[in-house]
Amino acid sequence: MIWLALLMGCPPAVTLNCSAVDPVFGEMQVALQVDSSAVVTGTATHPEGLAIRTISVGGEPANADDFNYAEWSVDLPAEVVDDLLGGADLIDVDAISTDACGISTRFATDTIDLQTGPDPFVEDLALTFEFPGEHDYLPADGSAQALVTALANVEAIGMPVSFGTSLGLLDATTTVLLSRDDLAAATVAFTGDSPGVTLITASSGGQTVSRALNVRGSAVLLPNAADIDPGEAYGVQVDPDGATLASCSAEGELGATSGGVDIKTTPGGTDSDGDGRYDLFVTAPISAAVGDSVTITCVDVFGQQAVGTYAVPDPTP
Ligand SMILES: [Ca+2]
Repeated sequence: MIWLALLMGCPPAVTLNCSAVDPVFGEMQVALQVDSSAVVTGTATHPEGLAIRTISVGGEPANADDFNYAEWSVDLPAEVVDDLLGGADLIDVDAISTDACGISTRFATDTIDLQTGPDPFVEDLALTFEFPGEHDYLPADGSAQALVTALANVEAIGMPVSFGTSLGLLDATTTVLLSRDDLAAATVAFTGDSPGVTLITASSGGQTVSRALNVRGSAVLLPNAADIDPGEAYGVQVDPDGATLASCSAEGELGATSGGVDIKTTPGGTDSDGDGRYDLFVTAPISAAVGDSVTITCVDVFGQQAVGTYAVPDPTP
């Protein structure tokens, strides 16, 4: 009989009548967090010395921080707090225990009160940029956007943020820091409208942070126009001007190559001498006629185009 009582979690010294045991007693305190989650801590004692099996608050199970839930705690996520409040500013929540006899007891109560929550504050304000395709700049033609995110400590949730830029366009200049991955974060989209370096700023709670963002135009063909006589080859370089080149292609009667590859049929580009510029050659066969030409088009990773045209000149002035 004793071993059976032990298995059931009841003291062996008494003949336990579960219908007559006194209920669990204890206390609890709700601490509302700035992100509208709550940390609930409390104490519990079973007057009969029985095992306490579970304690829950708002449907969330508590951790036993000491033997038999003598001290316990439970984190209520913001969604749970929101559900409990049901639109109200203030509501009472109960701690419910279940003991070894299976008896449930509402043994403590405290209030969730939105009016007495802590005030948000900002520290560690920072800016991050997310470029499309993991590039490190935006095109000046406005064809792509970067995401600008202000990050701050979790206690900054709910604070307004002001964004600014020295060129280009932000899709919003004020927003609010919201919860994200244990941080406060607010994101706006940025679009470039002219080449240059812009200083993006974010200000919140008395802090200001700024960071440079590169907006780049198309690459440049050097030169982007030239005469070429029949039987000659002409070197053309592609200066990316900070952009990331994708490829060059060509159309026309004259030839165009890079690294020995005909870019009229196989778009590409080779930097033969490692100076960061594609090295192209325009070639005019002996049979080339006056007015024969080739047009080279180089695009960067955003599709911004650089165009150059090379032609056989009229030899008669
Ligand atoms: Ca080169």
